[in-house]
Amino acid sequence: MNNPDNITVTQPLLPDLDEFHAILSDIWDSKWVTNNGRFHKRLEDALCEYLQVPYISLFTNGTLPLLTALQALRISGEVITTPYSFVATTHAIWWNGCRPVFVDIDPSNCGMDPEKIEAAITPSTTAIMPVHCYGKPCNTERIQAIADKFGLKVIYDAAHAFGVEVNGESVLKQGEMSTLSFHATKVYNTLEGGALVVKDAETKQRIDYLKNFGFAGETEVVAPGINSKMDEVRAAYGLLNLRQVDEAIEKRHQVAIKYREALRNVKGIRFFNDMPGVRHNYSYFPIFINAEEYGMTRDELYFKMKGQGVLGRRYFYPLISTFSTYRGLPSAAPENLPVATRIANEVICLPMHHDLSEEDLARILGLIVR
Ligand code: T4K
Repeated sequence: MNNPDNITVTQPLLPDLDEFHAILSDIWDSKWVTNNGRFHKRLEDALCEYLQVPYISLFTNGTLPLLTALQALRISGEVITTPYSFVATTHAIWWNGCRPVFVDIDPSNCGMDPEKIEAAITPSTTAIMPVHCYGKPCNTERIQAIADKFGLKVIYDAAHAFGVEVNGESVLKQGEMSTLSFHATKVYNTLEGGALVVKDAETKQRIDYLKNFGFAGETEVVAPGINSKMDEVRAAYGLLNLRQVDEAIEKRHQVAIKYREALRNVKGIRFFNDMPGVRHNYSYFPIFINAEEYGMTRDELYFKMKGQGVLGRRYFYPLISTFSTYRGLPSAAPENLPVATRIANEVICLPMHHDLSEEDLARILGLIVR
């Protein structure tokens, strides 16, 4: 539970409670609460339209679509990925019995550095799993060119990239599949939830079997599936939240503008500007501290803010490659990941959400600007 005096890194976008009550009555009356119900279907259709993607399959969270995508594509052997992400990205590879191979990141977007991929490919490599970190699009063109050259599948962890477009086209259309998280801490949330974006009806059908134990009818099981279906309550909540997500993104945009104005001339602090041709979602506002120039280390600033109730977060420190499960892998050696190692020690994600007030911003910036 939050202390109401604290300013947290994020806050969930909540639908109007009266509207939610009304929709709950409808679900109660229908007595159909999960397993591919009406609201589930309506949310899939609405998301396809909003996100401009051909097919989407809803999930109970953003981790299961990662697991399921790898299953559906029968990925085995080695999967090239980034150490600079939430740990779910690598866990999904591990849970599929594959070996993660870490490559370093590009400091301009914190995504996988395409120039480091080829050197990590071996005869066992079957896939690449990049992350559009903070919703900043990866260099998808370059990654796809390498994947095509070596016959590899690309699955994007797009947990942060809801609504992100490049030159008017959804970034979720890139690669073989893209996954989304609709966790409460995300730009768009269904409390817990997630989705898998796919390109054709046949693949969607296969995913829908996989997320329902592999059932293809009352008595037929066609694959070793799992249970990761979104229920009707969360689908209905998601429909209501979809109506207000554009407004929430615009409010976040205004926060980003104010942060940038205030931090522009602060020596030793780097942040991202908008990328040309990109519709951003402002899901996170990371700053990167150069301790020598700023006169304080990242952790000194982080704990100073925390002491004053301003709860930024060090996403993504520590690197996934340093966790006990993964640190023994050859690719996890810090010498292999110098940029990610440095950035993980420089980053603080500042509070970023639709409901930050001018007073909140003054309080946050008062602790940083010097
Ligand atoms: N791939 C990537 C790249 C991801 O970032 C994630 C998740 C996934 C995959 C997996 O998706 P999911 O399976 O989670 O759908 C949070 C989220 O739990 C996680 O979804 C997210 N990434 C990760 C980056 O952040 P924590 O442990 O930092 O969350 P927590 O509970 O500390 O919450 C952060 C702050 O948010 C709180 O201090 C206050 C605020 N908050 C949080 C919740 C849950 C609220 O105000 N209300 C709330 O209900 O992991």
